Amino acid sequence: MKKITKKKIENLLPVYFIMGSNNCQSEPTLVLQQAIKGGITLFQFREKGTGALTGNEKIKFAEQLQNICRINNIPFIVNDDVDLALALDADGIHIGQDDESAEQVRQKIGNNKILGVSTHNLEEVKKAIAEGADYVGIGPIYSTTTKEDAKTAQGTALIQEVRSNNIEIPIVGIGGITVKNASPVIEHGGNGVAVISEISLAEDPGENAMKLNKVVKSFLK
Ligand code: 3NM
Repeated sequence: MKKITKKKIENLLPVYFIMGSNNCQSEPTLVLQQAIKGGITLFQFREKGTGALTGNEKIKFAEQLQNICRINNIPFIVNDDVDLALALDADGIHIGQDDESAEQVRQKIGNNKILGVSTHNLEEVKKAIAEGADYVGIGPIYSTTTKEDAKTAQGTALIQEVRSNNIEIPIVGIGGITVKNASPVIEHGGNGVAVISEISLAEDPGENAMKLNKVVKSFLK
């Protein structure tokens, strides 16, 4: 099977919503439904950090969210947990630098699932591409309190560096991105924004998803 086309991946990245149970103050299934109604384009299940569900509870919760995504035609990506992604037949997997190598993960999942890799410098971006990543996450763009071990914010410097090296991998910016500060990510060469709290903790998740969709699409060429 051939890899998913770059164009298809680019079309999924504009508003990439990431969430786990501990990112929400209200019922997560409702938050996801509202986010989808508002206009998210891709969803990542990221059950990590303090109080995260484990074992069967984690699986059941993932299934609930995957079901909502399926009904609404939003691809469902699993963070880190390759076994879970395979067991659920998820649409893809997103890994960091501390996880298994992208090469190993690509071998396990085959070519028709999406593979995303978090990167923090040009070497990591090049390696991810060589090992079969479909897109890279670049962050943190702005400072964030959502990820306990996040690195120092770097603005859009790396996105610009990647593009000035004529590297065309689809890029999603992540970290501290809000409706108000999203546009530079796209102006400087990103294909979308990945957010947790701007949607998961919003008073109205649907409204913020809608506003993010609007601002990102207005800056995409
Ligand atoms: N990864 P929020 S920053 C999950 O820099 C994650 O790779 C990051 O949450 C990275 O949108 C981050 O609430 C947290 O800032 C994003």
